[in-house]
Amino acid sequence: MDKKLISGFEHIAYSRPELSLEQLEDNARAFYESMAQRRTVREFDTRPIPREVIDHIVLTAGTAPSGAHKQPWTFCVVENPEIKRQIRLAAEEEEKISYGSRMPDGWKEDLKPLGTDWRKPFLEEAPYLIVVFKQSYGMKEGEKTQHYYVSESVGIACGFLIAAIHQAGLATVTHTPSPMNFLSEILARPAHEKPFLLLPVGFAKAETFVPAITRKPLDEILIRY
Ligand code: IYR
Repeated sequence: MDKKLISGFEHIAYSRPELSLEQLEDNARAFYESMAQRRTVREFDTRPIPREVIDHIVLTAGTAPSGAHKQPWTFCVVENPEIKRQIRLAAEEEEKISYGSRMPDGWKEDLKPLGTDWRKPFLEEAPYLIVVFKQSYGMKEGEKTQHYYVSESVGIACGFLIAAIHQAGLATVTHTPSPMNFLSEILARPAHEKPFLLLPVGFAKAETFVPAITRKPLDEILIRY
């Protein structure tokens, strides 16, 4: 039997292929080793990428768990150069103010090793921008519907999205211009959607250099009980 009713709702049998413990170890290690190659990249090749690649990356993000399975996310994929330009100009306007006066010196000091500044050419160079919106509530037939754990759910979906971008062989940077309401205006999103994250997606430019920084070792991030 692969279907049954539980509390009146249809359920389907769940199964995964049965793997040996060695296979589990191999899988876990191989996925870690692949993810450990991921780096934040701020320089992109302008080479085009098939839409189907981005579609599958977004489909992967959409497999994330969410509060009460409300899937409170919208992924706007921008490839139109005019719209990318508008987004770049608006982001740089905010970033100029942020770097100039909004960010305290300590914050700017912390960012120095990453070499960031107000200029965001990657917003035009990358073939795609994925703008993630969180839906504070849903809209069904003109009525508001409740969403739960919205930021957590969308944050998890963004994790899946970033992993999928990397796994496909592409690169991204998690860009969060602040404030980012301009994204709602440029993309004409409805009031129940709030901008959450902006990700340029493309091939990393040939001869890209990234900061020589390392990740915390296991004994700093894992506590056993
Ligand atoms: N949003 C700015 C500043 C910035 C902030 C953090 I925290 C970073 O990790 C990186 C940058 C920018 O995108 O430049």
